[in-house]
Amino acid sequence: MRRPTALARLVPLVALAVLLGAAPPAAAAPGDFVPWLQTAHVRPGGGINLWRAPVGSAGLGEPVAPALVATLDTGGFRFDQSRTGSGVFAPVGSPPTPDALISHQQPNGGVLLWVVPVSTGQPEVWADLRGGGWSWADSRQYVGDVDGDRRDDVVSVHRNDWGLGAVGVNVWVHRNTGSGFADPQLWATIMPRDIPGAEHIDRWEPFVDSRFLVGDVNGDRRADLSMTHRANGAARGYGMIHTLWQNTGGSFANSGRWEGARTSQGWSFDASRDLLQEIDGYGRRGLTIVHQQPGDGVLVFHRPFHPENGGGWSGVWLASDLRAGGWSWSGSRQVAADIDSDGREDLLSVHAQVSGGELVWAHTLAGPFEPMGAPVLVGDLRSGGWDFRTSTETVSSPSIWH
Ligand SMILES: [Ca+2]
Ligand SMILES: [Ca+2]
Ligand SMILES: [Ca+2]
Repeated sequence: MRRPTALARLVPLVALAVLLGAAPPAAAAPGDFVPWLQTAHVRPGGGINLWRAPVGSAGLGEPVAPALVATLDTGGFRFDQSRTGSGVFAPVGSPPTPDALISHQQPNGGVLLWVVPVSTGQPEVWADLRGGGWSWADSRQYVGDVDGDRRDDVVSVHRNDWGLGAVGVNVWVHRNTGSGFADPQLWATIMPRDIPGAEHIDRWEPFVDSRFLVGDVNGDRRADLSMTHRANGAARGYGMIHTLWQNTGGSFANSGRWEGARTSQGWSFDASRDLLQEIDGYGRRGLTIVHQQPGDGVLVFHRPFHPENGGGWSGVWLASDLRAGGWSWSGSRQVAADIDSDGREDLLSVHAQVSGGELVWAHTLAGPFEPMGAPVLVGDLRSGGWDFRTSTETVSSPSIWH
């Protein structure tokens, strides 16, 4: 990883003064969902600390100040053998506060899915996937409400080796019963030939050559599956291809629409990452692409949902130009959260600092198809032991509570 550039010099003194002297977060109005930034951070012995901070409860005037909600260093929890997510799994209160999901590798290579309810801070086993061929290394778990019951479910994408070099994925849904996850249901079996526009991927290694995202894209309150694929040289000059697999109520299905990003325009699978971001206020999420630029700066693009011809992704537009000002693609991560409570998700950037620790920046979205505003500092985590390389961030999906 490249060393991040000196972003600290950008911090306006006025902003810092406001930040450090700001009042505690105000209470949310009833029914208003407050997004929470959840951070998993490695403990000295290899365990996990879970931290949470409300973001967006009263706009941009408050600092992001994480509070410790759970320490997981017994029971075999290890940061490097776990992946964390956040979602509303066991709703308590109105609006509910998101809980944590931990996908935890087991000694036999299988998986336990733990939920850490925010109400107790105590991990509970919600699915035991130590049998049945489940592999932590060969699967990834994603959070979304697939059935619109306002309780988040889990979607697992699992590598599926058919032999003779034919590799695909199975997509499983773990429905939330209120106190656990039901037995997984197979919602899609995807082979390279099933990926529109990417038929020429010779040997598809799912989590190396594809990225997956889960969230409601078409606005029907049921989570869909988005895939970004590396396109090799044979795939007609595209650096990557974006496909959408919409939730039919019992499966994820592709309409045949796909969008490509051409290498001639500088697009690269390895030099980009993506996330889903609700920008229109109507529960439809677009694909936000965070793209590395020469010198390690950043351009942020948005690819909205296109409802016609069965639905899919549409063309990209530039949402933010962060090529100057010390921004580092390799030294930052982005998550989507409505931080100014206008119903549209904005971006939060967690940015590593040369002198250690992190700063948290907000990029607000004034409206759909409008560029994001200049980044505003909303959190100073340069002290207290924060480390960009040994932490991860997630934000739960808030639109189900609108
Ligand atoms: Ca659900
Ligand atoms: Ca949907
Ligand atoms: Ca917003």
